[in-house]
Formats: sequence, structure tokens, C-alpha cells
Amino acid sequence: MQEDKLLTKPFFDVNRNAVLQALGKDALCTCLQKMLLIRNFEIRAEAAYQHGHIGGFFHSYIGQEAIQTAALTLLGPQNWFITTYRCHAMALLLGATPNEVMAELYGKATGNAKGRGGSMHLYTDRMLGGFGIVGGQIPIATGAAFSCKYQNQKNSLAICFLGEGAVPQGAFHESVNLASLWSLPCVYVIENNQWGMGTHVSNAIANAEHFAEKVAAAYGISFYRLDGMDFTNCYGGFDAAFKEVHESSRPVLIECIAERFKGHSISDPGLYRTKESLKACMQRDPILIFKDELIKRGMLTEEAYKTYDKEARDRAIAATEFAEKSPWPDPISLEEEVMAL
Ligand SMILES: Cc1ncc(C[n+]2csc(CCOP(=O)(O)OP(=O)(O)O)c2C)c(N)n1
Repeated sequence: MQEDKLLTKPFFDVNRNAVLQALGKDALCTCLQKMLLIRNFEIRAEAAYQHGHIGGFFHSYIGQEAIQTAALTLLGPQNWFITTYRCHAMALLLGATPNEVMAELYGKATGNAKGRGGSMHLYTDRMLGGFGIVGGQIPIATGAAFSCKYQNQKNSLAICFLGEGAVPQGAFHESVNLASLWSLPCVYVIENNQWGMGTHVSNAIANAEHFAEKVAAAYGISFYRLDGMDFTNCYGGFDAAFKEVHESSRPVLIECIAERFKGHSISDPGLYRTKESLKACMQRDPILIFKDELIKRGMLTEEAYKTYDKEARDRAIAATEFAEKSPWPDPISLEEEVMAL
């Protein structure tokens, strides 16, 4: 299978005019600002890492910003959220400040997990992870959805983001099976960025072009395929999917076709990809696609975009300054609030 073949799949049919008009100019620009904050935050954090201020693991969400921005803009604080180790965006979208997230990456006492968790273990109220074990978050989301149902919280659901690399695992299949069997309000979102570390999806998953819809059909749940590079398609698709979960109290499976603009982690130079293929996929930058659509519809000007970008950059730079000046945790406290199993 060619590396670009997945992008030719048909996506959920969204009425773009209706989505954009319903959201309106101000809310759309706020979404764009959120995506710019995530992008600028990660660019500055990567630079801090290269300068030796940040250590340990670091997985960038650059290229996938449209997906969680669209989904989390639609969901309020009565829901449960969980994702993989690629979790900086989710923390920022759920209200963690750039200062506290950057300080966490630096391992400082002012970090949002007091410097104990680092890049893969960010915390906000209702965010159950950041999870370093591939697939480990999926049963937890299923349990959160079970609690919503058990406590009869009709407006609550659990949303679980996972990479396509987790799909062949037992944890995924056992979770989706139980969620369907027990009609749990769980939304499973496969962010299919087409690479699991250095392995292309076609070398990791049988029937790679169709696996997600086939899995959904096998377990008897609804399936949506969204264009993960396109905010408007994601927003319209997530909106329809969440409404379906609320009405049916049944799980749904969503596959967002995406691109990973960086290596798997910061230490991965991505030598298994050709420069040409990476360049081609970066032509579809989710931020620029969204920006162009808003400009075309008279909802944004080039000047306003530059201002938003600069504001996001300034916040990210200020966050690195905050983290640099912050104190290290007192060594005497290092074993406090840490659980060892
Ligand atoms: C159980 C387990 N097996 C292997 C690993 C090593 N590992 C870390 S990330 C990764 C690839 C996961 O790819 P995918 O699920 O597609 O997510 P992406 O990184 O593309 O977002 C692997 C194999 C791990 N962390 N946990």
C-alpha cells in the first residue's frame, strides 16, 4: 500500500456551511487560537528540549491539532477525557495553563503534576491521562463510561483517543466488546497518523485501509471516518457522533485520518520516511487549511491571523521563561504523592 493511500478514503459528509455558521466567527477564531497555542507551545518546548532544559520522553502533536481541538471544544467538563503519551494538547485544551504544562516538562515544582510526571503524565480535572503504555488508556476510558452509566449521568460520556498502533491489542478489543455489550457511552477515537514509531500502518495492521470500519461492524457499533487535517470536518463529525452517543447511550468508533509531521518522539529523526513524502503530507497543514477557509469566508484577515500567531508565540515563550525561573522540587518531597505498584 502506498503511504498516501489512506487519504483518499471518503470522509463523513459534513455540511460545512452549517457547521461554520452555527459556530460563528468568534468561536471559530477561538478554535484557531487554541490550535496556534498548541503548535507554538510545542515548537518552543522542542527548542527547550534541544537546549537541554527538558529531558525524558517528548511526543509532539504537531499536525494533529484539529482533532482534539474540535472534539474538546464540543465537550463540557461533565465528561471524561483520556489519551496517549501525545498529551500536551489535551492538557492545554482542558484548561491547564501553558506555564504549568511547560514547567511540568521541565520537571519543576510549579508543574501541573509538581514535576513528577513530565511530558506523558499531564493532569487536569477530568483528564485521566496521558498514558505511556500503548493501549493502556482504553480500558480506563471504558471504566469511566461504565461509571457514567452506573450513576445515571445521562449527559456524560468518556472519550478515549488512541493511535492506530493500539488497535491490534487485546485491550482495545476487550474494551470495545464490553462497551457494546453493556451499551456504554464511550467514544473511541483512533488518531490514525499512519505511523507507529517507524512502522507504517500497512506493515502493522491487516486490512489496513478498512480495519477501523470492520472492527466497528464486528462489534455492532457506529463508525465515523473523519479528515483529521480538517477542523470543519472533524467538528461536524464529532458533533454528530456525540449526539448519537447521547441519544443511544451506545459507544461509537471514530477514525481520524491524520499525519504526524514530526518523528515518533523528539529523539526520532524519522529516517524511514522520504523527504518527499513528508513534504507532501505537510502541504495539508491543519492550521493553514482552517486559516484559509476562514479568510475565504471573510471571517478572518491575514493581519488578525498574524496577531493570533504572535500572541500564541509570546505565551509559549513566556511559559519557557516561567519554567526556567521556577524552583526544582525539594528532593526531600520526591516520594510524596507518587504511587508505586
Ligand atoms: C504496550 C506497549 N508496547 C510497546 C510500546 C512502545 N511504543 C511506544 S509508542 C509505540 C507506537 C504507537 O503507535 P500509535 O498507537 O499509532 O500512536 P502514535 O505514536 O502514532 O500516536 C510503541 C510501539 C509501549 N509504549 N507500550
